[in-house]
Amino acid sequence: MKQILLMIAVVAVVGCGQNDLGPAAEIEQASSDTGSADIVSSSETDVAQIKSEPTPAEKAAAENAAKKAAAIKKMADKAQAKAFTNTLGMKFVPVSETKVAFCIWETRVKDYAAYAAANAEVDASWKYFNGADAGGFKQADTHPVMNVSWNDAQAFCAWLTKKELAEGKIKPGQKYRLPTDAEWSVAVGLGKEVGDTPEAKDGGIKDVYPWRKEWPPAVGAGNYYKSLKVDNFEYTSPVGSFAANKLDLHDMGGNVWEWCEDWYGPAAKALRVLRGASWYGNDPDPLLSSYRFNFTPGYRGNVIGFRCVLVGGSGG
Ligand SMILES: [Ca+2]
Ligand SMILES: [Ca+2]
Repeated sequence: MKQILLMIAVVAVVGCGQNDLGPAAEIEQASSDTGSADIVSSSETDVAQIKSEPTPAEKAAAENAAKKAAAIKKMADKAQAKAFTNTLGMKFVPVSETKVAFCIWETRVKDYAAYAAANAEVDASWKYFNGADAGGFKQADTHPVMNVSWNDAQAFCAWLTKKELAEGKIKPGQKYRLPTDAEWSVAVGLGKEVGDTPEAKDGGIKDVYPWRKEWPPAVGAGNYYKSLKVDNFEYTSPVGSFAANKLDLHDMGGNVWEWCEDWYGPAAKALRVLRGASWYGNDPDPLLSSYRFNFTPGYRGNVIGFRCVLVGGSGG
């Protein structure tokens, strides 16, 4: 079969009067070394390309894909038009079906650094991974802050709200907080979930990931663990390094886990919810959009950060 394909390729190339020595040389090498899978498959690709006259079904699929891409772009443009940028340069877009605007990025090192600079009492754990100290890894200003607890995230949001109310950047009634578990589900594009609590909803919708439905994730799906081979970042990546979802939000899957407002089990009131997986994730289940990680509100880790939402309009 391979030999037949190679012959077709030779005939096709000659028949086209192609003078480029590149493919011919490649075919010659393939003929003398049929054991090379890479070269043979490259010749097969040539054949496929030469033979390619799109079928009506392929044309329709391409048109559908183009329509879908245009619709996604239109939504993103609409969201961009309503975007609000705060005093730290954090950018927020409204998320329909919720009453809040989501930050398009995870909270960055530089956002948290501004908070820490203004509040001497802030715990310094967030710095431990922002350099070589304490066994950490290098993070630039635009990487997501990590090693911050749910309590730390609450304090950051409270500080930012107070600061921007005082500066007139946001209006009375507006405030920053963490997204609720339900808001996060909307923002990641999940459908209706069954259950009354995050714990009950945990892992309920199978086969839906932030990037789509296939497993394993395609290259460029997000920053996950190196064994998945979807990106080139060993640890965290600058926020927004990967394509936004259709709501214009980046890193809803991967990079760092994101704290949510809710208790994992509201009756027990022991653990807070985290969503979205991290740069360390490679198992299918924790990467599901419906998966809930959970930790005590004081827990800090090098895979955990947070994202803010703005409540009460898109700012002024
Ligand atoms: Ca990675
Ligand atoms: Ca994330």
